[in-house]
Parts: sequence; structure tokens; C-alpha cells
Amino acid sequence: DCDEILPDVYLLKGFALQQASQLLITIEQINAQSTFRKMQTPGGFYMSAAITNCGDVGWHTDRHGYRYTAIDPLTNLAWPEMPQCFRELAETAAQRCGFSDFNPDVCLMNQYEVGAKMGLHQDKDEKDFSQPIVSVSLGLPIIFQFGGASRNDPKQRIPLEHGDVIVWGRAARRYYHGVLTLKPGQHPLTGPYRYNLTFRKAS
Ligand code: MD5
Ligand code: FE
Repeated sequence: DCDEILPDVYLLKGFALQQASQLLITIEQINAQSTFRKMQTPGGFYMSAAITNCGDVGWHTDRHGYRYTAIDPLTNLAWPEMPQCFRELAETAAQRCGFSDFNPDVCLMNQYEVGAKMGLHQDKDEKDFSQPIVSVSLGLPIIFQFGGASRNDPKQRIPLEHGDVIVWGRAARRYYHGVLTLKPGQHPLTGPYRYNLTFRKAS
């Protein structure tokens, strides 16, 4: 069931469907401890997706730059622990795609409202690029954009729907990617939102 849709990019269509409602309850519990917030980039703009994290560390950006921190700067407490149901999903998905020793220490959580997007970027704040990234889409659908190692490489568009899981490994780990603007809609489980969970080994 692990379909290599592009070199080193694996799509597990609907892999998280069965657990989706449990995942969303858990997202709400994390939100109650460390809430989704719009973070400022070093350039001074606010990201349109709201972000929170769970795990040993969390990804954070402000005027001083991008980094992983052990403490949520909003609460001055540790980020919420990574729930067992999150970890199991990420490790099982990675295993299906040939990454048998994936051991994520962070889940970066994005909440998209209508009109939110994520511009083309690389994920390069992690130490170990041999580990894959596992991404879980929940709620409203969106178009994912995926290029190559250079910003102006040709781009592919992949529609991502509720329950889809993608595993990005090896070469794909460094590729430019982003999502197009979230279109208005209502999802039975998330209303007007899309959530994306990305599991990483950061440190
Ligand atoms: C999203 N999130 O839908 C996207 C999709 C992010 C982010 O890009 O950084 O939060 S996850 C797709 C992804 C993640 C990490 C690496 C790669 C793709 N990749 O190497 O291509 O909210
Ligand atoms: Fe990314």
C-alpha cells in the first residue's frame, strides 16, 4: 500500500482514515496546552498557518530566526508530550515505506484556515537528513506543490485529502515544497480547517 509517486516520495492514500477522529481529539488536547498560534518570520511577516508542536522539542520562528526549542515560548513550559497514537502512526507509516528505524522526536502541527498557504521552502532545521519526514493530512483538501533541490526546478502538484499520509525520504528530504491556498469548504470532522502533522527527527 506504499506507492512511490515520485522518487523517494511515498503516498499512503487514506492510511490515517480509521484513526482520524482520535487524532483530532488528541490535536484538541494539545491545543489546550500549547495553542495553535501564527508565528512571525525573521522577515517580520506572520505565517498564515497557525502552528504548535508536541514532542521533546518544537519548531519555532520569530524575528530572531527559525529553531527547535525544548520550551514553548508562549507558555514557558515544555511542549506537550508526543502522544502514543501519534508516534505509532508515524513509525508504522515509515516502516511500510522501508524506513524501519524512524524515531521522531517532534510533531510539528499546522492548522490552515481558508486563505492560508505555505510558500515554497525546504525543511533544513533538522540535524539528521537520513531520517524521513512523515506527513499526515486531516480535514479539508489542499494542493501540495513539490519541486527539486533548487527553488526553480519544475514543480509537481499532488492533491492531499483527509487521511492521506506521505513519507519523504533520502533525496526528497531536501526538496522545495509548499501548499497552495486553502479553498473554502466544510469538512464533517474539522469544519473550515485543514490540519497537517509532520513527524521529524530534529536533534
Ligand atoms: C503541510 N508542511 O501540508 C506541509 C506539508 C511544513 C510543511 O511543509 O514544513 O510544515 S508536509 C510536506 C513535507 C514536509 C517535510 C519535508 C518535505 C515535505 N519534503 O522533504 O519534501 O503543512
Ligand atoms: Fe516543509
